[in-house]
Amino acid sequence: MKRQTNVWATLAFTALFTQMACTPTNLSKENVIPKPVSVVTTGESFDLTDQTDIYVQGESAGLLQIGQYLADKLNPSTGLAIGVKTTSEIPASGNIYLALSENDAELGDEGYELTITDKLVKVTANKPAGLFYGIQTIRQLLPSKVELATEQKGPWKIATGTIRDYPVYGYRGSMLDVARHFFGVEDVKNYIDQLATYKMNVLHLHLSDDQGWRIEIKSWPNLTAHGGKTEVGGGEGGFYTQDQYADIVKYAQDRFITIVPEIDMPGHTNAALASYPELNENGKATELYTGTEVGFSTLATKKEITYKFIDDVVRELAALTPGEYIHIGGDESHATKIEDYIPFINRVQDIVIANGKKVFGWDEIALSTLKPNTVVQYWAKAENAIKGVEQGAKVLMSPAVNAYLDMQYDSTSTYGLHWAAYIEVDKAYNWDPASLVPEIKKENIIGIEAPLWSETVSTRLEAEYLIFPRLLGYAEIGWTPAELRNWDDYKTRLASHGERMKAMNISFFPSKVVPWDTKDKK
Ligand code: TNX
Repeated sequence: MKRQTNVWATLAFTALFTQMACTPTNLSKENVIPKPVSVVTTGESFDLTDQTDIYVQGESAGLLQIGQYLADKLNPSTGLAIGVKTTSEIPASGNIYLALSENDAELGDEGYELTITDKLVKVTANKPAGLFYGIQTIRQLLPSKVELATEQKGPWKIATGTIRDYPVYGYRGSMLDVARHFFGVEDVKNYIDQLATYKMNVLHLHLSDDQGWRIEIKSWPNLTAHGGKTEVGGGEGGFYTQDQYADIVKYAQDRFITIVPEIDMPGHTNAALASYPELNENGKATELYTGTEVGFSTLATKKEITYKFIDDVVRELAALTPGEYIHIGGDESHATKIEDYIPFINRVQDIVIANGKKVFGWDEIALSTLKPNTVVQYWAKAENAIKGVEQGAKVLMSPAVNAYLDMQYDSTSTYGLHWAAYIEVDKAYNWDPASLVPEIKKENIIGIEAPLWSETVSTRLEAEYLIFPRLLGYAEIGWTPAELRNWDDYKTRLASHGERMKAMNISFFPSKVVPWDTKDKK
């Protein structure tokens, strides 16, 4: 008898627990990454059903596109055939509503307010970007299986309450080195969607290096015809035609991501030097290079043709770039004398500005005279970044020891390098851009960027091993105020994203420092 009571009690408890588990009612317990600024829970739940549609305010093509992005994410897995419609009034019960609001100063250009009742899911924002980030949060409030490509069993419930959320930094980026190993258009687009999922807004493309030139320049066709032909290890390399590149830029724009193109100079230029003899000091073309050494190449900084070349490249690139910035590299120019390097960087800044763009460069460029609006990307030497701050420049934080996605997790990592550090998932998360270097203060910092150099990775899968799950931490550092972040809280949220990443087809590194949830509890 006693035993039977126990069995019934267990069954009843299990049923109740399952019911509770299926019905999320505590919004503040949801594992959103990046962590939102404020969450108020109201203890009920909203049900996504076959009656649900997404309504956008007014006849705006931009808002319809955002609504469609959400519908395209939800429909394959839920099978609910959620439609996207315009409306001039608040929609009926059971729907999702996206609307631009009156000026809500606290939210800024990228913030949003997400209000969920048992009747309506409503996102408001000052700008479309905010609505886009609001829908990324909605995705994460649904069970992980919502990210699968095939139809799954519901229910599809969301806990009720209000989230008000906005980023701490306006620049939240990653860099992809497509020069050491070439990554094709589809891989880049896939990465853009992954960045957007975590509310990142910049993809910096490292388009040229010793091993390859990856962007078609019509006035200097041999850059790609010859200089794009190989990569590290001797593979076939590749390049983007200008049409393909424009397609990437548009795809990114539609996801509120700016592409920052980089042409690295005066070092890291062997692919150009192999393609055009006149760019070399001695007038002789070099051989193509497929190794991984750095610091051996330089453009001929004293020849006029070099500046004609740079002006042509920058002009063509600027025409393809809606974003404000062009990155001129400037790192590791060990084969350029410092007395040649400084006037070179000064002159190249003028060329970029004359073509209507602002300049980004790695921290060494702070040795030159920075133009107004030039941004210094801190990767190696704090003293360089400080020189930038002293000249009034803003700093982009990419310290190699904390933020390099190509560093190994530990000594057993399959891919990656370790010249700067081993960067486990906790170390990648546990730092604050605004207190890393005392002389670089929050007001000097435009944001954070996590670069993936690709000497050791040549496929999407290999890249994902290094990028994930560390990218989620960098996304949170860029978005969430430092005082709301701590590793213990983050690691349990990250743990629940294991299933979500799997559902998104991301092959992440299963770090031992994260207590991965093996099943979706919802
Ligand atoms: C240093 S980071 C470099 C790159 C390499 C990277 C490998 C930087 C500005 N220069 O050329 O790919 O290390 O981690």
